[in-house]
Amino acid sequence: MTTPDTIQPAHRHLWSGFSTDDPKAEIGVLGVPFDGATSFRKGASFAPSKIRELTPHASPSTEEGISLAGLRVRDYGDVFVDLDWKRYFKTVEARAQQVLNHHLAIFLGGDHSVTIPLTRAFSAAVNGKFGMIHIDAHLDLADTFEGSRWSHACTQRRVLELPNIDPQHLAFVGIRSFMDDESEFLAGHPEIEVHTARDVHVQGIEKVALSVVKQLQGVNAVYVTLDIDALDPAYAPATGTPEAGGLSTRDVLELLREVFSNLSVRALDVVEVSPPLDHADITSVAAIKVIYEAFGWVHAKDSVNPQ
Ligand SMILES: [Mn+2]
Repeated sequence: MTTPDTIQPAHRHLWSGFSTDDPKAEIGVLGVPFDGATSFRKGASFAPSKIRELTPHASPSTEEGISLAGLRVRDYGDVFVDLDWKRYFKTVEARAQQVLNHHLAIFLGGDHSVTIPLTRAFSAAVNGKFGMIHIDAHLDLADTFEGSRWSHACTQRRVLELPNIDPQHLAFVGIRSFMDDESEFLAGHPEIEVHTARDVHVQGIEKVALSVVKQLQGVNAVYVTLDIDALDPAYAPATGTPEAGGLSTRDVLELLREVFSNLSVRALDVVEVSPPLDHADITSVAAIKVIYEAFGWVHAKDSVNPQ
């Protein structure tokens, strides 16, 4: 008999029905709903719940029609916010370790400061050197910002203090805003590659993607951090610190397609999505598209080399 339950498409569940408790799941997910470091407009703390809420409406396939059937996603829930910032980051770091056991860890921010404890966990989990791809309108390279070393404007300075990353293995894409101390830091580190949003416009994303892949050859694992403000506000209006003149969703998908195909990406975070600032969930939907394509890239690799 056809009941209202059976006429619903099978994917009308969390993570399109791929959610599982299986510790061998290809994908691990952790939400970090913290926006205590946001310097302008807040709301990123609502992103993990909004993104999950929309996943039953995400098609269980890649954009090219490759089925994701059989994919397993283990969602570890959120690291609930603690008013003690230092203690919170310690908890995030500890909770992230488990998620990093999966082929790909996906972290849902939160503002960009959450990448600080997440990369600490990543650094400890990686055997050997790791590389970092920072896709953002901003460098987040300030040593301190608004009196804190843990601001969302300081993320990459803290990452560069980790023991197993070298500056030449840090790549920026989408940049279109600089602070003086960041420019000074970059002048002292010419080995760090910065691909501005204008570079992407002038050279094309394929050329930039190939350059990033070449730069990160030789590292054992790669962490990709996607600040949604890398996208132009036309594609991602709901973010705390928007900057006009940015990347398209297409640019980011093409960049990541190249990166996932050629490098050992073990973690992807998507930060600074601020649902209260959104229109028709356009920004969350962009985040979900990137995440689901990443599912597809991992699924394709695991089909060839099952764990
Ligand atoms: Mn950022």
